[in-house]
Amino acid sequence: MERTFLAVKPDGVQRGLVGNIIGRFESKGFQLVGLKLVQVSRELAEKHYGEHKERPFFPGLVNFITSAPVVAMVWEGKGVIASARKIIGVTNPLNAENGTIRGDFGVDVGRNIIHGSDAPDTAEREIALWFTPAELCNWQPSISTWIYE
Ligand code: IDP
Repeated sequence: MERTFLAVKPDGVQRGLVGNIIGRFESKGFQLVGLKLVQVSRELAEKHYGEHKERPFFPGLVNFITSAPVVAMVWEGKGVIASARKIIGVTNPLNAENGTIRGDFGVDVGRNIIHGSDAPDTAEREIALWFTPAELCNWQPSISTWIYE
């Protein structure tokens, strides 16, 4: 089973979208294995977005992600990394399809509601950056046989 790291960003938390967003991944059939509300430090923000540190939007991105709490999550399931990216929508909310999280709730690229790992190696890196192994629950949902054949 694959795991991915998702985070409702400060705009999603401030706008009261956490329940709606979690509900989309739950009702798809994915399994929550880690969840916490985090006031992100600058150090964590700079590590998480390290690949963008030379980009002009980097300082604003770090200021934004540290400006209010973030809901950090790990989700598990078959194909969850790519599927979550589809549920989230493309980076610029104005280009994101209706029915995706960014398409339904966002306007500006710097306020795009949610982060999702983009590949297996980044998922592994981000899960290890945000969660200790003890914070992740290995549990067996009783509905598994109604989701997987
Ligand atoms: P992703 O979140 O869809 O994977 P990335 O290209 O990895 O997109 O960018 C990371 C985050 O950086 C975006 O989600 C967005 O919050 C921010 N970002 C990307 N491009 C811009 C920009 O041109 N202006 C402001 N913020 C940006």
